[in-house]
Formats: sequence, C-alpha cells, structure tokens
Amino acid sequence: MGLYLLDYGAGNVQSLANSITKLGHKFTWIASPGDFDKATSLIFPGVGAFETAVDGLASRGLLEPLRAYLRSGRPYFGICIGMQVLFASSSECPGSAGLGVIPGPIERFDASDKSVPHMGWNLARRVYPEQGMDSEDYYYFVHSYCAKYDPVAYPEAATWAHTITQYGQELFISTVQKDNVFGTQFHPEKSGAAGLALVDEWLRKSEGERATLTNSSTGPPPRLAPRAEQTLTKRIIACMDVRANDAGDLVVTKGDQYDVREKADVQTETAGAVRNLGKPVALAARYYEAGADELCLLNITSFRHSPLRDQPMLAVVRAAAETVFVPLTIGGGIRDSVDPDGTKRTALEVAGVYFRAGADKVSIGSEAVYAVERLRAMGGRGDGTSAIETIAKVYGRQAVVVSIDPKRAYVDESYDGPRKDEVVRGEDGKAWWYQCTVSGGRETRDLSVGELAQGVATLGAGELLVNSIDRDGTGMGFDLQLLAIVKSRVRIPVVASSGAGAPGHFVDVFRQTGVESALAAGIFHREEVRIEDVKGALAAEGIPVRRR
Ligand code: 1PR
Repeated sequence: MGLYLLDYGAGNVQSLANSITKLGHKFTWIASPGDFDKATSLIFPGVGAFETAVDGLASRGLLEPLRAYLRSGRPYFGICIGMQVLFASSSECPGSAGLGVIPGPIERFDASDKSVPHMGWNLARRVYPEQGMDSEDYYYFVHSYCAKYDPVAYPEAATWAHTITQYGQELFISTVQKDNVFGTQFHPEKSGAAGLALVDEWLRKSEGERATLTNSSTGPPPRLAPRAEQTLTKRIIACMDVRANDAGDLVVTKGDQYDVREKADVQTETAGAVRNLGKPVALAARYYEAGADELCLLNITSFRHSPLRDQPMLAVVRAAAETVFVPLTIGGGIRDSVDPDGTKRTALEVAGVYFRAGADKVSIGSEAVYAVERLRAMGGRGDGTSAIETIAKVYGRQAVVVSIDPKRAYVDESYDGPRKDEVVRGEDGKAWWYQCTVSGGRETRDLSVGELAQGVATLGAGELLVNSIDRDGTGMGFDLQLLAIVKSRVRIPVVASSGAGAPGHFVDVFRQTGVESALAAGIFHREEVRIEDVKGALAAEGIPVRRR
C-alpha cells in the first residue's frame, strides 16, 4: 500500500526518487504488474522518448495494468512523458498509440521561429483565472513535443488543461488536472524549490483529495492568445571540469586555454600541479543554492580511461543528484569503450549508467567529431550507430548535448580556399576559421565548427555547448563571432561557453548572438562574480531570467 513510482527502464528517474526522499516521503518502485494493485497513489516520471516509454511499458507487461490503475480512480501524477502518454497519440511516433485518457494528440513544436527542443525555465499560466493568481515560479521544461492548447481544434483535450505555457507563438498545455489525474509537462523534480514545493503539495493532499481534482471550469475552455513578451528565461550554467589530481582525488579544476596545471615556471609549492578549485559535490551544492539554472560536470580526462571504471565520477554524479534539483549535464567519455577486462561497453550503456546515477543530459565531445566525419564520408546520412543517434533514440534528443572544443585556425587575410564562408576577419588584420579538436584540444581535425554543428544536429543532438580554446579562462568575454556562426547553422539550443569575465559579457552574448544559455567556470569558482550578479545585470537589461 502507499505511494509507488513507475520506471519503465529508461531515463533519469532517480532525480524524482531523490526529491521525494528529500521531502521526507516514502515510496516503492513498481517492480511487476501486480504492484499496481498495491499502489494507492502513483507517480510516473517519464523521461525520454514517447515510443520508448510506450514500448518499454508494453514489453514489461505494465501498459494494461497502468490503464486499469487510471480507470480505478486512484491518484496519478505523470511527469513529462508520464503526462504525454495520457494523450491518444504522438507525432513523435505515429505507430505507438498513447493511453487515450485525454483525447488529443502530442505534436512537435514549430521550429520555424525558434529552437526546438523547448529547453529551460518557463512560466505556467492558469487557464481558469477563478482558480487564483498565476504563480511567478519558473519550472524547468525540456521537450520537443507538446499538447497544443487549442480549444477549437481539440476542445476535449483543452478541458484537461490546468495551466498553459507559451513558447514562441505557441501555447501548450503545461499541466493537466481532472478527477484522479494530475500531470506536468515540466520536471518539478528539476525545478528547484518551486518544483519540490509542487510535488510536496500533491503528496500532502489526502488520497481522497488527490483523487478528486478539478479545474473548476464554469464553461468551455477559454480561447487564449499568445502574449507579446517571451517568458522562457535565458539560462546561466555553472560548469565544473573534473579530473583526478596528482594524489588521485577527484577535484574541480580550471584551465587557461585548457591547460589545467599551475604555471611551472613560478617557484611555489603547487607549481606544475593540477589546479584545485574545490570538491565537485560541495561546489555543485553551492551553485544550486546560488541560483544556477543548470550544472555541468565534465570528466575532462575520461578519454584516457574506461568511463565505467571511473567509479568516483559516478559517485560524484550520484551524490550531486541528491542535493541538486536543477538539471545536471555529465560529459566526458560518452563513447563505445572496452574495459580493461575486455568487456565492451557501448556509448548507450555508458550514458544509461550516468542517467540512472542522476544525470539529465549527457554531453559528447570527441566522439561527436568522429561521428560527423563518418557522416560526411557517407554522404550526409547517419547509419544509426553513432553515440548521438543511439542515445537520442532511447532517451530523446533533448538528453544529448554535443560539447565542441574549437580553436582558431589562422589563414592569410586574402584566403579564398575551402570554408571561406566561415572565415572571420578580426580588427587586428588577422583572419581565421574555427577548427574542431578532440581529446580536450590535444588533436585538431579537418572539420570546421559550422560543419560539426550542422552534422550533429542532423544526427540528433538536442543542444550544443560551444567552448572556445582561445577564450577559455581568459575573462575576455565570449567569442561572439564563433557563436554567431554556430547559431546560424542550427535550430537547436546553443550554450555559450569560455571567456566570461564580467556580468556584462552575458548581456553581450545574449543580445548579440541569440544563444539560449551561457556557461562560466573560473569567475564562479574564484567567487569573482556571483550568479546573482549575472542575473541582476541581465534583468536590468530586460533579459528574462529566473531569480527565485
Ligand atoms: O571528448 O567526450 O570525452 O569529452 C571531454 C569533455 O571534457 C569535453 O566536453 C571537453 O570540452 C572537456 N575538456 C577536455 N579537456 C578540457 C580542459 O580544460 N583541459 N574542458 C576540457 C573543457 C571548457 C569548459 C570551461 C569553459 C568555461 N573546459 O568546460 O568550463 O571554457 O571556462 P571559463 O568560464 O573559466 O572561461 P569527451
């Protein structure tokens, strides 16, 4: 008896489990179809792709028991895909029908005027004003498909809408509520204090109250129009580069143009040692409390080892996920590999281990470069075997970030050769294009940043993290020309990285390049600039940010 959580074997369901534990509630996992009979409340934290969720439930014999559970009138709380499966169908996978509790389709966002996935913190507006004021809390969304709020085309589905959210000019249903069913398109378990409060509120209701939810609709669902101002905030990300120091302890380090060792020519005790800026889990907790919208942990020397042998990094992810309730991206070593005992691990398996440890997204570096090289050799079509393709298929493309480590490759100012459309001319008379590298910048490849960006988007990446080896650790500001090239090539969200030295640099990068988020490391680690300073500067310029 009691609260059960449903896991169909894909995605990061650990975060929800952590948040429920943190809130002081007990739960049991649904392990077999018979467990549905014992559940008096059920939460389905669906993460990943619609098809994988429906097929995963079906293959475990859980689909029919779930239908029966919903019909029984006992309380249900679906999150993201756990809400989407309530609908009749999804254009993400026309072959797999949904549960059909809500008669309407799940459809893809229109990408003609915006990046897709819709990724980040957004507001939820009440459909029925008589239910009270709109909350000023932001919630974390990450999805390419949604239930459009359209009382004309889908009148019955619209009666389920409790809140709607705007992205571009589209309005979609962000929470559903009727009878025993509650569902959120956003991830409350990743929405900081506001999200935890929402989960807690549902859990603190009596089971009777949870089973009799109402939208208090007094008439047909209202026709609502998109508003002029956009409410999706720009995200500020704190990044921790993690590696073992010379004593073998995992530390957060920070490079200057990727060199993470203290200068060897200075006569100090630490000369030549790996720079140590703190412990990853403690720093992650500090940034969460300070209002970071996302955290990124990069295992920067994983190319040397088998990533799954790197148990300390997994322990770091697990511990960070217990205290951090905003999205966590984990990078480094997401590739096919062979353990020292000969066991083969696919990139999909490696990613799966990180997701189950608490990662929400994985970031792929070197392997993405090799995959685009293969893609180009094959005439522009992927063969379905790359890490990007295999992980995106199972976990959804929003879970796959590609981290790019470009370097300026200088050419003659009158250069007229290949990639001349990507050549940038600086005020100092220099000209260059941006060349991709692998192994943390140790090796350059015959691939430009524009080619890489387009290639990984074709393969199914959901977001691009654009570093700059030239700007890393310099505090000179983001490389705006680099970011403009990348932004012009793709329709997926872009994270600007490397070079932040002052709050004004964040204003510049959002204003001048249109990136969706910006990341910094050194200035936050050294406490030269606080996350709140950055958000204050952005808010003062009218750039939407989450500050609560
Ligand atoms: O190739 O899939 O194993 O992934 C390796 C990952 O490790 C890649 O994401 C790569 O960017 C990262 N990495 C490898 N070597 C380094 C290094 O620094 N020696 N770090 C490295 C990348 C750049 C950012 C940094 C920003 C902001 N570090 O993470 O945080 O430049 O810094 P700043 O604000 O101080 O300027 P794979």
